[in-house]
Amino acid sequence: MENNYKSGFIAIIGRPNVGKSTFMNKVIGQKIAIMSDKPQTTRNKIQGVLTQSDAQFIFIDTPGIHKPKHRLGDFMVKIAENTLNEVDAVLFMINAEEGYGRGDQFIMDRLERVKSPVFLVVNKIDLVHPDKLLPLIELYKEKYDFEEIIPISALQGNNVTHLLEVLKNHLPEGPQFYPADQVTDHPERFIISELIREKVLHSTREEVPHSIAVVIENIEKRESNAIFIQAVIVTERKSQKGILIGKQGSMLKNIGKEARKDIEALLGSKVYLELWVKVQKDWRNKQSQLFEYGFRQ
Ligand code: GDP
Ligand code: MG
Ligand code: K
Repeated sequence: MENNYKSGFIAIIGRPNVGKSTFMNKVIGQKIAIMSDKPQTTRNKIQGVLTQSDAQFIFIDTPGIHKPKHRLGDFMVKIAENTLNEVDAVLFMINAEEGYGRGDQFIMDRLERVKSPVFLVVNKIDLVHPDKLLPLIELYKEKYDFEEIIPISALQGNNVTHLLEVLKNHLPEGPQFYPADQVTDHPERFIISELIREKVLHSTREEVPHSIAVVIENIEKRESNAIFIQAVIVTERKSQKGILIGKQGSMLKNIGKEARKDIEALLGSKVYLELWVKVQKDWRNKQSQLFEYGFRQ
């Protein structure tokens, strides 16, 4: 604790698509949380670590807190709620373009029980006129006693440095938990599966919903320093298997090609990626399989 070094854990919450992953990636400067224009693509928490000369921020990109629709949803909300009371600060992110909705109400109800300081981050200010921004901020101010309210554009980077300064002021004195060059403490396995999942969602558009999982079966470093990865895409329906494989395997081949590029950038070595598709009916409602597919806390 020399020189009043500060450190702390910061949870990022908010409805799907408000820009949580974009913010994380902006701050950390490396693609570790997946980004997508479809909701709920982050199912597990990813930590990003930002180390400065006088502070270390450990960000937790929580699974979105939203009304559970099935048992996987319950499980996610519970993880998120537990997390919120263990962190030093909570960033509640909203989309400046959208009004106050039921999803926000659901989150705010949960925030009532949270003891950690909560900051309202109004994201995507690049998309709105200031005339629209101020009434929205006033509305939120009336509903909850936020520690501070900070408008940003995660995509363009506007005001992101200011947000970090404000956060730093609220962080407790503490040690540097992670080495300065470490940006994430998640096993590469999880990040790789998220990168593959992102490519699946991008390539298949609306045809394949979020009910897919990617399981990394094997990662092996070979003598040539190349890395061999075998992964399975798990879908709920047979029809989706067909879409995922595509004509003569063209879809799967493309997903593999795109994912491989990102994984090579992540690992800094040549990667051979072997993908296949498996149908597993109703996997989301089978509690035991949550663990099998890596949702263990
Ligand atoms: P998450 O679900 O909260 O993690 O949201 P994402 O980070 O995946 O972002 C959802 C979408 O919003 C993506 O298409 C982003 O490019 C976009 N987005 C995020 N932040 C901003 C922003 O500040 N401005 C604009 N215009 N778009 C943004
Ligand atoms: Mg996300
Ligand atoms: K998303």
